[in-house]
Amino acid sequence: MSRAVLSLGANLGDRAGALRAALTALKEHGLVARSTLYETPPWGPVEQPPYLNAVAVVRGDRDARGWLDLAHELEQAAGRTREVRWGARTLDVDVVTVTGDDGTPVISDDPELTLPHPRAHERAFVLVPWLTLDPTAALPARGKVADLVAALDPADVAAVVRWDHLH
Ligand code: A4P
Ligand code: MG
Repeated sequence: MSRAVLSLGANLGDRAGALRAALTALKEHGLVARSTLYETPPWGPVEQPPYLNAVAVVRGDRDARGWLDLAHELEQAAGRTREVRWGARTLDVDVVTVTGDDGTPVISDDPELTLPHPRAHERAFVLVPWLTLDPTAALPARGKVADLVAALDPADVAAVVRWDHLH
């Protein structure tokens, strides 16, 4: 058994529908907790529309590769096609971190599955929803999520806006 933190993002088409369908599908795969949806400005070099993002915690009988396979299945179910790296997408599911039941985090620099996710520690759209789910969360080798959020530009944190209650 292992526990994984997944980051979900969508910025094309029915963004909320894609995220909600993926979160519903995760109930069949050991969903432990999920954040609400947040609207976030696009991060990275590609100009593109705003994202909706969410974070989910799952626990089940999969290893790290098994969680990546599930992430790809969810993306495919949302009709994702891979075009521009970092570009717009109907659904992106990234594996942020995987922890064994004994508490040992999986550390990997394999380009096919790098763990913890190499950019999670600097992304408000991952850290802010995750912190609301688990105030004690920590990112292996990076530290407590609360401290990582505190170290971000406050404008980036403020730009991660709860979306559900507005719609
Ligand atoms: N890969 C390696 N490690 C991982 C991991 N921990 N989780 C590999 C998931 N995948 C991992 O991913 C490219 C390759 O990364 C895969 O083959 C996988 O084996 P991809 O999903 O095909 O392409 P991508 O999503 O364009 O690349 P990547 O690196 O996942 O992009 P990012 O870093 O996820 O950026 N702005 C906001 N506000 N919200 C977002 O959600 N997302 C992105 C995507 C950019 N800007 C964003 C958001
Ligand atoms: Mg991805």
